[in-house]
Amino acid sequence: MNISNHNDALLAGHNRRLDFLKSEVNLPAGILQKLKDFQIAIPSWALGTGGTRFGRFSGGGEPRNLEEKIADVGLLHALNQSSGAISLHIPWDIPTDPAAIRTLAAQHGLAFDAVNSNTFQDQADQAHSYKFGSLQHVSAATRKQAINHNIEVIKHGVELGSKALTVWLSDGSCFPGQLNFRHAYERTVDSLREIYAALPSDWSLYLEYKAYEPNFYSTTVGDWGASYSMVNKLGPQAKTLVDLGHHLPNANIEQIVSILLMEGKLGGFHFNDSKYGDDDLTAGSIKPYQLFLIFNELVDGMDAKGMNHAKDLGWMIDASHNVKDPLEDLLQSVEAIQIAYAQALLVDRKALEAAREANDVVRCQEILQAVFRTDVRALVAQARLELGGALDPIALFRQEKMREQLIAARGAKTVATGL
Ligand code: LRH
Ligand code: MN
Ligand code: MN
Repeated sequence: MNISNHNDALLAGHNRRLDFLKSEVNLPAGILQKLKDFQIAIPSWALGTGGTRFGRFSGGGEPRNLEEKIADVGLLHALNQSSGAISLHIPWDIPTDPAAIRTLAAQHGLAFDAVNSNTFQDQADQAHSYKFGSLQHVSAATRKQAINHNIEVIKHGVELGSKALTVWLSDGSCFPGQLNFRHAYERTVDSLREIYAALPSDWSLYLEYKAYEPNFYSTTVGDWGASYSMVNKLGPQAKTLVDLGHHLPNANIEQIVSILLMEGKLGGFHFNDSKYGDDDLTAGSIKPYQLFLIFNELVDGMDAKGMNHAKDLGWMIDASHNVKDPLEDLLQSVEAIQIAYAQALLVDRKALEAAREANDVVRCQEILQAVFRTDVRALVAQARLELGGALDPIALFRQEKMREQLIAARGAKTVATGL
């Protein structure tokens, strides 16, 4: 991959855009370093074409195993220098030789972010079905099986150097009357306590919530309130994970983020975007202003607590798509997240606070929207450039015919594991 030729050809235009931005906006000291430090983990299940329950249209060259998934994330990271971690979903991706997998990842400059458990699908060899739930199940044996799976996942994560377990439960009910809500809640907490007890002391447990799907009447961890109350019962290592697609329409996600952060219970994110439900669309593709407002709260809240933006929360993507090249899609998601972050760093917080204290509603909006409407792409590109990445990662991916190379190496009809 010839990054320097690519960058040389684009450099003059890039410098012009960056100079213009600098002439228009006062860049705070250290902003470039913050952008350079900010890494976003890529989900191992998003490297193949996402399907829907109606069909799946493979684009070809999909990774056939974990090694090839790591190679794909390595490719993304080489292009943007901002995708330096991979988040595994088990058992979709079982590291059978963890030492070799760790070495391979390190060769690509990749770390392992949170490992995800899966008790929403039945596996061929399992004794008890999750049809009626896992950690909430009426049968203690089923609950135990799900608890043990989570403990297994932690063990895999330890071998890889992960530091967090993400638990998402599809547990709930499809019809009124089917479930005793209290029993389901209590059983889930009891099961989570056993998983929490198996957590290494330097690990976090992220409890993801979701309003609905696949259960369509109730979900036991259905919103941030349920997750928050549970993680509070578990202990300091347990936190809530916010997947942007898991809310009911029009939910004020930035306010949820602000409260969880203030309470010290925000663990991390699954970034994606949605128009209707858990659509898993490219981050920033539908509601970029919402993404910016979320980052505005994140920067504000993390600074208030003296937190390290890059390290103190889990930044992960959970998006995959049916019609785009998955690697191009992920490059777009990472850039959208970086743009929102860069813009949030540009907000004049003193002026915003003064306008709020003066009840100057118009001024508050002006301050935020002036930043949101500022084109910071050159700034994000400069961070990439300084790290050795490509000025235009998608253009380079296409110029170098990377998908064609992957198809040539792996075949046109490969199918990656995942949803
Ligand atoms: C559930 C979810 C959760 C799963 C992933 C595959 O909708 O967001 O994070 O682990 O999708
Ligand atoms: Mn998710
Ligand atoms: Mn989801």
